[in-house]
Amino acid sequence: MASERSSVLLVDDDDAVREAYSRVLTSAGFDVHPAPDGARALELLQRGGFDAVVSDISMPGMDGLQLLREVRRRDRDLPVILMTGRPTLETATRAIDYGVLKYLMKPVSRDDIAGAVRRAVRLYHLGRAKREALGALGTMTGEASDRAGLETSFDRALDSLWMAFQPIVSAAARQVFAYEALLRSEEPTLPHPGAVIDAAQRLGQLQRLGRAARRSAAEAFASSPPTCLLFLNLHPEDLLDDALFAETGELASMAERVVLEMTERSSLDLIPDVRDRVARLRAIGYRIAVDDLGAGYAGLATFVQMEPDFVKLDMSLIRGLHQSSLKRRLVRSMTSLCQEMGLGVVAEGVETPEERDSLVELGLDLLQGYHFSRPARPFATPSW
Ligand code: G
Ligand code: MN
Repeated sequence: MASERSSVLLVDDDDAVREAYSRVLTSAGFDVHPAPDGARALELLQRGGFDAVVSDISMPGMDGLQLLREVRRRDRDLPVILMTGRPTLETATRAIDYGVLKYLMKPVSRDDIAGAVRRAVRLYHLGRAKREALGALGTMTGEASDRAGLETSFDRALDSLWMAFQPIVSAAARQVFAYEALLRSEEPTLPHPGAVIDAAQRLGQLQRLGRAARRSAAEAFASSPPTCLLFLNLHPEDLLDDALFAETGELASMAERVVLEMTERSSLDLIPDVRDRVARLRAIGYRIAVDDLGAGYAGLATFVQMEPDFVKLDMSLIRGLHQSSLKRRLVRSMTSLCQEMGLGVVAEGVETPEERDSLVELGLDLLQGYHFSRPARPFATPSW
């Protein structure tokens, strides 16, 4: 076949460098696709078909490490080679954490870059061949790792999707204040919600998953106790789905009872007009919660963009807080700051009576966790 040449995505913000490496790789026999920044690189990646990525690290906007992370979220194996003129231990360590194949110091010689890419492509093809062989021999265990298998698994996960509900209680009123809907499926090769979300991400089907989750939550919630709110997790990509904003959207008719959770763990940098989108959700009647507060790297920016009605303190802050004066101090100051801004504060992951009592002492009222109830098929009555 004429198109047997391997495709390389080449990302560098410096025009001269990009053109020079492009010439080198082209004459080494690669089909080179240049990109001047991370955003363009992601656009090209979306189309697929690459055998390797070569990227500069320091670039304005998305840097090479962020790009590497995005590549990993889409493809576990696609080899990435990073180049830098200013190597540091920190970038090197993070690059390794995120699964870089090779970390090259600039200036990189013609032979080095061509050699590194050639090796990367071979490894990628080897990995693919290995998975195909494993698949053919029927020795695959556990998680499906080829794309076709993953698609089948994911389809089955969607067919068997259901929502578990975990109560959020008001300690003072001793009543259920809300239920958080949590994704579940019966598909054994995607054994936990993280695996389902991961599969959706790799298959580019996050919005389809989001819709299915909202539909399922809406159906179940129709029979919930009428005064309760529904908390539901959104993935950043759900914000790009028109269906979420439609009048006929899965949850639109009960929007006043719905609080959409956005986690602080993932970055919203790739979502254009986040503020506008969140404002539109608010106009429909939804309220917004920032999830996992205290765990994320997204930090204050997300918080400000969201103008949330609720914050949910991450369970890492709650775990054992009765034994940690540091955690108590953090929880107290975060709680009082949020309350002063008029936000509802929820503590997640309350597992013991000691944690519950400490939280109440610190001025929290809304509590969630195994201590009160595990997530259950609708609608568990919490124990005290
Ligand atoms: O990211 P988010 O806050 O939506 O995560 C909720 C997850 O935490 C769910 O998977 C749920 O099963 C789990 N969870 C809920 N309560 C507890 C708890 O008390 N302890 C622990 N370890 N996990 C919990
Ligand atoms: Mn949540």
